[in-house]
Amino acid sequence: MKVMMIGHSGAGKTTYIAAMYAVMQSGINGFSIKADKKDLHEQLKLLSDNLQKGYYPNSTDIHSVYKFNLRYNSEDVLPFTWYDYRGGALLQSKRESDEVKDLDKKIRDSNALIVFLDGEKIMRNDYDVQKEYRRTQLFIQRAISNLSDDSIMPISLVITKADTPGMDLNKSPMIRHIERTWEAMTQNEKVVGILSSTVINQNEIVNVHFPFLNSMCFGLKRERDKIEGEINKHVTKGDSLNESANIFDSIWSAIVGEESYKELADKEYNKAKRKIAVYDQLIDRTNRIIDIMQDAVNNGFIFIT
Ligand SMILES: Nc1nc2c(ncn2[C@@H]2O[C@H](COP(=O)(O)OP(=O)(O)OP(=O)(O)O)[C@@H](O)[C@H]2O)c(=O)[nH]1
Ligand SMILES: [Mg+2]
Repeated sequence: MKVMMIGHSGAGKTTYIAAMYAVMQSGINGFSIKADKKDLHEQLKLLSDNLQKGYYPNSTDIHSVYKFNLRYNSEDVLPFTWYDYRGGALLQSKRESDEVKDLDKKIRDSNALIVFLDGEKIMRNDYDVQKEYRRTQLFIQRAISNLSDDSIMPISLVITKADTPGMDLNKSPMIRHIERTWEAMTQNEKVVGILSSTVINQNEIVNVHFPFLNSMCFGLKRERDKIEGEINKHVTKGDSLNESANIFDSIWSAIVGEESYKELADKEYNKAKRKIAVYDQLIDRTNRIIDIMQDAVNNGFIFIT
């Protein structure tokens, strides 16, 4: 499972991951995350401790890749990789930069997108801000049009810095850009979108777990589909081994000391059974996340497509 954060320089991506790590370390309704290496844990812990002291992270100069495990009640549920891209790359053109080509490829390869819009700029109406918003819109549209027929893409649109004084989405000159992006997401059945706004400062961290959980929900669904395929294979194999089983098979296998067709078939069924238990757990975890998201919609914390 690969999650990709995109957004212009200063939009708040690295701040987001530091805050998200802090929130998910404490956990939300039994869900938490674990960094795959101690170094990563220490790096993110430092960033999130600094946030609580009022210090924000430095601007990202090269992209960072983080590896985590989603956990439920302290059990690993889903491994995932998280890309934090240098926002500056978004404004470069493909012709002049290999980095943009790499960014495009990473977006195509990722299973979930979290798109950051700088809330501090939302009330401004200058050319640079418009350009940034149009660029972001373009990246989203490109990601949507590259989706294959059978793939679903969670896209979480995040308006950052909702603690900026005077910020009001309804009065924002950027509203039509945001609406256009939202419409493109809503019109495409393959996109499962959410819109939320976040606050990350010394005193509070608000709404950061929703984009994360929206992404994880689809990671769990993908995992579930994969396991379903494996279960079907074990059952089909078990059935075909069973067809070869007869009374002579068991006598013969006892004589030569090999496993009979029936025993081999049972092995396959047992493998299927163990995977069904995992499958059921995945459904349970997915439903729990859906409940959290539904509550958030009901409480007006997020919008969904
Ligand atoms: N008030 C407020 N400021 C924020 C918030 N989130 C981020 N910031 C500010 O935005 C700045 C940039 O945030 P970053 O997380 O570094 O932005 P980025 O998207 O990672 O930028 P690049 O690494 O350059 O791509 C921070 O240094 C903070 O000053 C927020 O929720 N509230
Ligand atoms: Mg950064």
